[in-house]
Amino acid sequence: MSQEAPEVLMSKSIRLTVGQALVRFVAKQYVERDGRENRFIEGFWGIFGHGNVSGLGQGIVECAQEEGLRFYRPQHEQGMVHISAAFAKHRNRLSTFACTTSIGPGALNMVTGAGVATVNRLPVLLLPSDYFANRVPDPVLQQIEHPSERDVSASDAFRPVSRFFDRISRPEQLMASLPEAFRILTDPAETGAATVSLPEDVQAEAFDWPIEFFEKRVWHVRRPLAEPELIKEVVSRLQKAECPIVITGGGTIYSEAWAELKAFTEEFGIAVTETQAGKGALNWNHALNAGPIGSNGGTAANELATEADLILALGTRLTDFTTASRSQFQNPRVQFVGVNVAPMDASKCAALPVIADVKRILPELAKALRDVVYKGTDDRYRQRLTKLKDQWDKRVTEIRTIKENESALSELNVIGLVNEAAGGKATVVCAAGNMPGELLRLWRPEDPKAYHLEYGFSCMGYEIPGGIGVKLAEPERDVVVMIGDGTYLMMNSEIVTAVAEGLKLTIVVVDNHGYQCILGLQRICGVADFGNELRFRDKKTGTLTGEYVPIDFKKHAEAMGAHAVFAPTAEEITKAVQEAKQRNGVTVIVAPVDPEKRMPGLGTWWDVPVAEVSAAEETRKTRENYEKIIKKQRSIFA
Ligand SMILES: Cc1ncc(C[n+]2csc(CCOP(=O)(O)OP(=O)(O)O)c2C)c(N)n1
Ligand SMILES: [Mg+2]
Repeated sequence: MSQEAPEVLMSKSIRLTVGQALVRFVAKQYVERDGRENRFIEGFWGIFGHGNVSGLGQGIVECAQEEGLRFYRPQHEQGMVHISAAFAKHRNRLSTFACTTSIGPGALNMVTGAGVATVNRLPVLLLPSDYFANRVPDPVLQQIEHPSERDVSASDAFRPVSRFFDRISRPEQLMASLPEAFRILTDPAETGAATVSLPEDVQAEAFDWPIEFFEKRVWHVRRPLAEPELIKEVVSRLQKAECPIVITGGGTIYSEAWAELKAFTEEFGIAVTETQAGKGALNWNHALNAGPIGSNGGTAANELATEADLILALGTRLTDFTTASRSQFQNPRVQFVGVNVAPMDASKCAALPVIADVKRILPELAKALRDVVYKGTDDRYRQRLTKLKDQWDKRVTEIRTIKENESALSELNVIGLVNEAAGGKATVVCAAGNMPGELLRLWRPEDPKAYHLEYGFSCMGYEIPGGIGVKLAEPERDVVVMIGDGTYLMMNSEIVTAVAEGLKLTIVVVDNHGYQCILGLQRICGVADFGNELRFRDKKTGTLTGEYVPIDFKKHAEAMGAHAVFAPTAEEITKAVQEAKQRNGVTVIVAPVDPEKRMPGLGTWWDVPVAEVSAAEETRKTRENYEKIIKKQRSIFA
C-alpha cells in the first residue's frame, strides 16, 4: 500500500510574511446585506515605528496597492481610529479601515479610539505592534517590562475596550484569529474594536500559507427576524397602551429603517422621540417627530415620555442621557419593549427583549397589528402630540434666533446660523462640550445621514477626524464639523491630513474661552467656578483666575494649510459657511461667542453626584435638592 497522501488533500501554499499575508487576507473580506456586496476594509491607516515598519509596513508597501487598498497617514494614532469609526458610522457599519501602529506609545495612543468604537458599536480593525515574541532583544525600545507577568505588554490595555483581542505569537495563528476578528466586526450585535496585536518579529516571519486562506470571503450581515410569540406579545401590549412612544436610536439608522419607521408610526399615530445616535431617522419637521428625549431632550418628547405607558425602544442603548438617568419615565405602569440586534440592549429597563433588526420587525409588527384591527392611538393623543410639537418647534426657533439689540452671539445662535447656511442635508459632526446637547435640540437635519454625533464616549477630539471619516465615506456630501475651543486645542492636527488628502471640509470653532460645559455642570453641582476656563495664572492669588488666554485660532488653522475666517457677527458666519460650500479644501470658521449665554433650563436632569458634606452653603443646598430629585429615579422597572 502506498504511504503517500492522496493528491486531492494536498493544498497549494504560498510563502509570505505575516505582514504580507495579513494585507492579502484583509483585501479579500467582503460584506453582503440585502443582496448588496462591498469590500469591508477600504484601506490602511498607519503611523510607523520600529514595531511595524519592516513587518506589516513592508507588507502594505508590497501588497496593498496591488490589492486596491489605499494607505493613509494621519498625524495621531487616536485620530486615525476616530476617522475609521466615523467612516464606519456613516457607512452604516458596512465598511471600515484597518489601523496599524508601532509598539508602546503608538499602540497606546489608539486605546481611546478603541473605546470610542466599542462603546458606539462601530467596527474598526486595530493592529498595534508588540514586543518580540522570541524575547531575545528584551527589553526592546518602548517595552513595558511587567515585573512578574512576562506576557503582559502595552497592548493588553486594549482588552477592556475591544470586542475581540488576540496576540499573534506564531504566524499560523493568523488563520484562526483573523476570521474570528472579521466575524465579530461584521456582526451588528457584537461589533466594536477588533484588536490583533502583532509582535514585531512575527510580522516579518514567513510561512507557507494554504492558498484557500486568501480566497474571497463574503460575510453576511444579519437582519434577525423577531420570534412570532414575541410579536404577539408586543401587539397585545400596544392594544392596551394609551400613551405609547417610540425611542429611535442608532440601530434604526444603521439598519436603514427610516422608510419603515415613517410608515409604521404614520399608520398607528405613535410619537417618535430621538436619541443622539438616532436623530435624523425621521425628518425634524415630520408631524410625528416629537424631538429629542431625556437629559438633553425637548419639552414635547419629555412630556410624552413622563406619562408614557409603553416605550417601544428601537435600536437604542438606553443610556443615562436617554432615560434622564432613569428619571424620565414616571408612569407607574410603564413597560418597555426593546427591539435590538444585541441582547444586552434589548433587555435594558426590564424590557420585553425582542432580538430583531428594526427594518425587518416594523413591517412585520404592522401586519400583525392590522390582523387584530388595531387602529393606533386615539384623537386626544394625536391632538396633544401636535400641540406639544408645535410648541417645541417654536421654542427651538426662538432659542436659535438672535435677540434684538444683542451684539454678542451665543453658541445657540451660531448653531442656528450654521444650520441655515449649510442646509439640512449637510452632515454635522460633533462629540463633546456644550454643543452635543444643543445640537440635539436645535439642529434640523433633513436626511437620516445628516446628523453625526459621537455620544457614546463623547470623546473630545473626535470632531475633526470624524469629519474626515464622513467625507471619505461620502465625498459628495457637505460636511460641517462643530467644535469647541477646548476640544480644538486638544486635537486639531488632523486638519493637516484633510489638507493633504485634498478634502473639502468646513470646521466651525466656537470660542467661549474654555471648558464651558463643565463649568456649567460645576455650577449645577453647587461648586464654585474652578479650573475650566482658559485663563492666565493670577500673580497675586496664584490661581487660574487671570484674564482669558487669547488664542488666534485663525492663524493656527492657516498655519496648517486651511483657509480660515474670523467671523464674529451673524452676517460673517453666514457668508463664511456659504463661501466654504463653494471652495475646495478645508475652511476653518472661528466664531467667538459669549460664554454666559447658555441654553435655557428646560427642566431636564442628568445624574451627577453632589458632595454629601461641604463647607460651602451653596453646595449643601444643592445636595438637599439633589436628594429630592434622585427619589424620581427608577432603578427597577417591572
Ligand atoms: C477626551 C475627553 N476628556 C475630557 C472630557 C470631559 N469634557 C467634556 S466636554 C469638556 C470641555 C470641552 O470644551 P470645549 O470644546 O471648549 O466645549 P465647551 O464646553 O466650551 O462647549 C470636557 C473637559 C471628554 N468628554 N473627553
Ligand atoms: Mg469652549
